[in-house]
Amino acid sequence: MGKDGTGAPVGRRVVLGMLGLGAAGVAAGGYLQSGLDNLLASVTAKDPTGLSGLLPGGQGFRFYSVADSVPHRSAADYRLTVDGLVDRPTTYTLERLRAMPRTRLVRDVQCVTGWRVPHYAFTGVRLADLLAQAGVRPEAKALRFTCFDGVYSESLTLDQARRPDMLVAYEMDDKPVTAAHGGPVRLYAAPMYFYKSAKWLSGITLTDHVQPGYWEHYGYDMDAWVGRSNGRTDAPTS
Ligand SMILES: Nc1nc2c(c(=O)[nH]1)N[C@H]1C(S)=C(S)[C@@H](COP(=O)(O)O)O[C@H]1N2
Ligand SMILES: [Mo]
Repeated sequence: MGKDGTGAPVGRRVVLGMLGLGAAGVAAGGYLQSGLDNLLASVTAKDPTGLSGLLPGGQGFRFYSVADSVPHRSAADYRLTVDGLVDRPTTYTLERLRAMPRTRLVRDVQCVTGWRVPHYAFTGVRLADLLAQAGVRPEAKALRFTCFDGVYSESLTLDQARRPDMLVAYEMDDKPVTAAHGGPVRLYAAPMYFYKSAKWLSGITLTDHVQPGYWEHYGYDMDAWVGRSNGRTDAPTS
């Protein structure tokens, strides 16, 4: 770290300046969007924990991706599959998710590395509702989440997933979830550290035991309760 807080290998000011350009390009689409993606990828490939990737206008969010690019799926092409130990495997479009009862939660976002975004809104469908529609079989004990980045994964126990504060989210801050934040649809596990909130969510598979997710292979706790896991004592919001 330099004395002005810049991190190697790319100075923070340069990164932020370029991110600003790229952010303008998100609306225009096309070339500038891919410029932003390449930049975010080059930053995070060296730093998958996201410490150098502060998102433009992101209210303190840091950009995280263990993949080497930002995956894109349009709202029209998006699909979420619920399968595994269920009676009715189902594939959802974004339109169908949006037609289901919606839940809006405002909590503090807390990353296990210490940064926090206070009082932030996520909106989506309760995982519990998707599970009820799929018809969970008695032998199912856990959920495995997969992502269309092709790399990340996460897990929850069935009991955790049925809590009313576990969402499949399509809005952050009352706007569609951006590609950088994992849109069109990401998980939002409100009472847990943010690594549980898998971005670019594409699959939910019911399993008979908990399968560790990406970061859990590197030692993060599977039960990721804020303030009660990973050796941390942050005050949780509720
Ligand atoms: N697919 C995917 N989801 C992910 C991650 C990731 O690298 N890939 N990182 C996790 C971590 S550690 C955090 S803190 C949050 C960051 O979300 P943000 O990029 O919207 O700030 O996403 C989580 N979900
Ligand atoms: Mo994180």
